Amino acid sequence: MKTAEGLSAYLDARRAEVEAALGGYLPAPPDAPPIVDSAMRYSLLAGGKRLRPILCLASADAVGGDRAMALPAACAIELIHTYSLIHDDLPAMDNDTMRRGRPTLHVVAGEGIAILAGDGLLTEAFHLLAREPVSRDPFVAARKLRVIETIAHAAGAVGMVGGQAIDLASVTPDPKGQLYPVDDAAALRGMHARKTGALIRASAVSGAILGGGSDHQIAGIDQAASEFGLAFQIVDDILDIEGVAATLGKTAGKDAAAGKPTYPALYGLETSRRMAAECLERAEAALRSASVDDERLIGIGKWIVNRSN
Ligand code: GRG
Repeated sequence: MKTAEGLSAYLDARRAEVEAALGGYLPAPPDAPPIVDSAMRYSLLAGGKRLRPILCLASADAVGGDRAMALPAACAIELIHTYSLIHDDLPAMDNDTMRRGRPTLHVVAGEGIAILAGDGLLTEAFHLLAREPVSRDPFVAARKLRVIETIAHAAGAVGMVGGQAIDLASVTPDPKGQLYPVDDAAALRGMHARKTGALIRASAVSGAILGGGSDHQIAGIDQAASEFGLAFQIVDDILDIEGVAATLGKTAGKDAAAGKPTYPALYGLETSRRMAAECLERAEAALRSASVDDERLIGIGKWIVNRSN
């Protein structure tokens, strides 16, 4: 694991575990009608980096737990993430036509089915979290409940939905013609902490809980993941400017065109890059102080900062 190849092999192996498990966690026809089943699978099984589930599995590993215990939660989080992308791409939100290198779901299946596929993925995620891992052990049941609480809180109004609402209201005038102001560093950071940061944190925390980590370890991993979330968003903003659609798998330059507040717009590209690197330093310090200075987690931080999509 000391080498870049070691890390890359670790990430590939975790991604393969997730890919192999994801489809099997969804209900299949005839239990679910083919129309919603195929729509959910179209978006879920379209690739994607699988960053959140990999972070979840790596966090279980980092606390010395049994990674298999975290696999259902890792996949449930990817279901929720995929739902958020489907809904974000709808005409009523970001109105995008390309995602994960394919036409967006509403383009191929219509808006109604896209909304329902998102709803289905979100709901199936909690069905999965409640039923797996199957165990009669009361300690496992308690961890599952804590993870359900963690993920629900991150995905709901306090987290991702709240952040998305702020983002939407910052660029779409309300009936009185008012925009919700996101025009300074604190407001920008707060919006992203909810919109993208909360689910990234919940991914790491859930893995650490299911891996049986101590509260001290879980708190350190949470703090590091919060830095990963911020770095993820800063780099996302940079890629929106510098990336090309073919690599990103989605439309490039949309944020700038929409006049959205972004890190490069607020700080410039150079400072934004430095800020992302500083997030990594703080994440490493948080992991060290919680005695989980795990190379795999630190490697995921580096992947987030150095990624090209
Ligand atoms: C609709 C409730 C609701 C929420 C949507 C996260 C989000 C909130 C929307 C996504 C819009 C977006 C492009 C945000 C920027 C950061 C982000 C989440 C990018 C996509 O995540 P990646 O890069 O995608 O992990 P892959 O496809 O690799 O999984």
